Amino acid sequence: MKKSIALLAMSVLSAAALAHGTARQHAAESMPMPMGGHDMQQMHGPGMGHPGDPSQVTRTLEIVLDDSLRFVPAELTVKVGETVRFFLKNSGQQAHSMMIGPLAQLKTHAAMMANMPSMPHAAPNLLELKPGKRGGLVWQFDQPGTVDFACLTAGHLDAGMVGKIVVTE
Ligand SMILES: [Cu+2]
Repeated sequence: MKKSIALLAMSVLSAAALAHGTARQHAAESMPMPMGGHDMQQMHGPGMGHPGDPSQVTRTLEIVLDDSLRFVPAELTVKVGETVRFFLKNSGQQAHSMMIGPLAQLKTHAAMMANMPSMPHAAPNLLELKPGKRGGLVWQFDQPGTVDFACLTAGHLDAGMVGKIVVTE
């Protein structure tokens, strides 16, 4: 009986944490580090959205990535429910990328990729571009708020190669 009360209390606390918007932090603390391979299929973060259906794209947003280690533009605005295609162009001499997600998660991935250069990088929220290449990433946004993105080439995130997508009602 005591045990079930304790469980009930825990679930109430979890609900309270969610209600106060600390769910992301809570999830980060309790999320085990992936072992034996880096599975970026596991995307976390409330409100970051998900890969979109290319047939539902209503707008294309162009972003240029270059060796000044900036995204241009670095801030974009989309509407809730909108499926957009980010059309990226790497106009630099270095490899660049765009990964969508919460900034804390992007930093974790950037650090892991710096430590394990040979691991596979494919993930639905990541587009990597060699110098001079172009490519598209289709994404749907499901909650109002802010979603971060960053370049995961070693050192680029720390140098400020980050951006944000403002999702409006
Ligand atoms: Cu870069």
